[in-house]
Amino acid sequence: MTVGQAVVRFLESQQVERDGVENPFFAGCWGIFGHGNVAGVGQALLERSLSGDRTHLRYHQGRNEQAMVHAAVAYARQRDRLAAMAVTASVGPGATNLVTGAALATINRLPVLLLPGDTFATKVANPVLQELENQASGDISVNDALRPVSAYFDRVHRPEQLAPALLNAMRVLTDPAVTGAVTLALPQDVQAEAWNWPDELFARRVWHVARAVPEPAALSRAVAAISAARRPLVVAGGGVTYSRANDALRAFAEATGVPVAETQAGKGALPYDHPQAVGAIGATGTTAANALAAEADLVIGVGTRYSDFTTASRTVFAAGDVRFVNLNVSSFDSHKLGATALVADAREGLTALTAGLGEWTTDPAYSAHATELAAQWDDVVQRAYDLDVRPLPAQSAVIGAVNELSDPRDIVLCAAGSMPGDLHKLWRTRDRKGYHVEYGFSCMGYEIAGGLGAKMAALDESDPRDVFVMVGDGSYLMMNTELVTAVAEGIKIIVVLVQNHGFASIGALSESLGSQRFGTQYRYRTDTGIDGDRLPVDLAANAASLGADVLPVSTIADFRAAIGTARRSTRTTVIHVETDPSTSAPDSHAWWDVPVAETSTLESTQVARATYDEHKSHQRTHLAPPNEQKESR
Ligand SMILES: Cc1ncc(C[n+]2csc(CCOP(=O)(O)OP(=O)(O)O)c2C)c(N)n1
Ligand SMILES: [Mg+2]
Repeated sequence: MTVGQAVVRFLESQQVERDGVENPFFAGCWGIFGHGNVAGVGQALLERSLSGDRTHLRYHQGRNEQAMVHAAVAYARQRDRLAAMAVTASVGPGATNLVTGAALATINRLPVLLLPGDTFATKVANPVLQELENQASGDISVNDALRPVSAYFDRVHRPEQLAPALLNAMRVLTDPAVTGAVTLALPQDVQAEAWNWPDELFARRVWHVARAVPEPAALSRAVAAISAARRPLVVAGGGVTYSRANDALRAFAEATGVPVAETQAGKGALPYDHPQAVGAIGATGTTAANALAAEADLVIGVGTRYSDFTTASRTVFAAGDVRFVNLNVSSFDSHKLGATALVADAREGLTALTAGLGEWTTDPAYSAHATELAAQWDDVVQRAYDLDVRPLPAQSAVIGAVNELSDPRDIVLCAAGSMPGDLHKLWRTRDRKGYHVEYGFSCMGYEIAGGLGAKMAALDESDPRDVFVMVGDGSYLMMNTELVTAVAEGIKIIVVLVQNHGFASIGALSESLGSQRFGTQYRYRTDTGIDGDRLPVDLAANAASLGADVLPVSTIADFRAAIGTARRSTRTTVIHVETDPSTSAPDSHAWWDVPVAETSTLESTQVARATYDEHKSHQRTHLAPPNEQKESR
């Protein structure tokens, strides 16, 4: 077999197991071919697809390498990282197009295997087409740009190097503490080179996804810290979902009375109407979660990276004596904010904490207060859903319609713009996998490709749930290419394309920072700037031209009817809705640190800087060591 054939055969043999359930790890391989992979990995995929072997690695044709990574990453997220996809790209631009997707995967701790072609190992005819010549180094190619964004990187110069590279790739992809993009750069000549491989390399191999149990001493420190707390608050992150720790979290919350707030990746950890669910936390949080965070003396982070949106740039945990207990599968995350670190799988850790805390509960009045705050926020949500702005609807009414008219198990998916923050605050999550907002990288262009990947995951689990992709006009213009792929594959997604003629999110941010919405609207250029009339773009016609069914609407009544039509259809449907960009979602009473010019001739900037300095003065360092109380009970 060639190196390309060996790679494909190896990927087909890899299985993953957790909780006694085994399944193939690789659900398919995305690819766009060029001279860097057509005769290597491409030939191998062809040979396997013609082999008649039903277990062959299935090839999917994408339209853009970055988008293929988005689809693969969304797939892995929806499958709780227990299944993933590979992506093969050609040499040069095909490979560099992977970089943004790789960063997205690694930041979100989601597995994807990248197989970019690389320039000739032998270098006999270099420079080859698309080769970067570095005048100071002979062993650099554009693929080195993938190193800082990969959780693991190797370049296979010789067939003998392939086996350890593949085994290390699997080790990293299936390790929840370190997973992300794994890149194996494959020089184009090496891909086609044959070798006598040991048969054992292709034997069926099961990778066991660990459920690390907490170290007893660390567990007792965490139990002591929690039982000494008077106003504890759980912050549930993506780790809760990936570990399938939802029931364990619910049991912990119900046994102890501790309220539970959620990050973007953790949203859905508890259903929105659970008495102890206080919803989103941080810069795009609910007033309930943020009020509790402001007074919390102990924050119990479960499976969270504590991004600046979660901590409101380190202002949301405002109590002078606040301390942290971090339950995380990764030591790196567990030690953040000076926490008492509890390195463990979320489900195992929560179960151990519930047992360790025994009869301990928070003051019932505190739990009741949290429930009351959450109920107040839910009233705010209902008003935002019912907001009747005319002639064009408010975005919150669009969100409300999708929430009310979708099946509780359907998936809402989003990544960038004003929509992720609004969804974080307003979406009523009813299913633990029903909310899929990529907010680690918040990458414009994730949406449509990600929706396709999420739907493929649902289909592979024989689960007919619909995927509602929420995408702004800016994101749509940046990457709508995988609509074609959805049509080609016969995979149905529902795309809600929100047309507000530019970057509403950055416009509002810009204005709040004294930058007067500069460069955030899509307008004609005039003598004074890009401030003319609206452009005559017709994104509905664009979507139709790519093969989707399109339903253009401009009122909420028509929008609701369109959702019904889209749900009943078997085809990919784009609902094009014009919204009013001037109405924004209810306020979180939280801050996000985006620096304002320290000096400026513009009054708007000077005023914004004064506000910035005021907020900045409340920023915490969270460097205090844990209070380790020996006799806390
Ligand atoms: C690839 C990428 N480039 C730039 C940004 C910064 N950014 C965040 S939101 C946004 C505007 C998004 O516009 P649109 O999709 O129309 O959503 P809206 O803000 O109008 O809701 C920009 C430019 C980003 N997140 N991703
Ligand atoms: Mg927009």
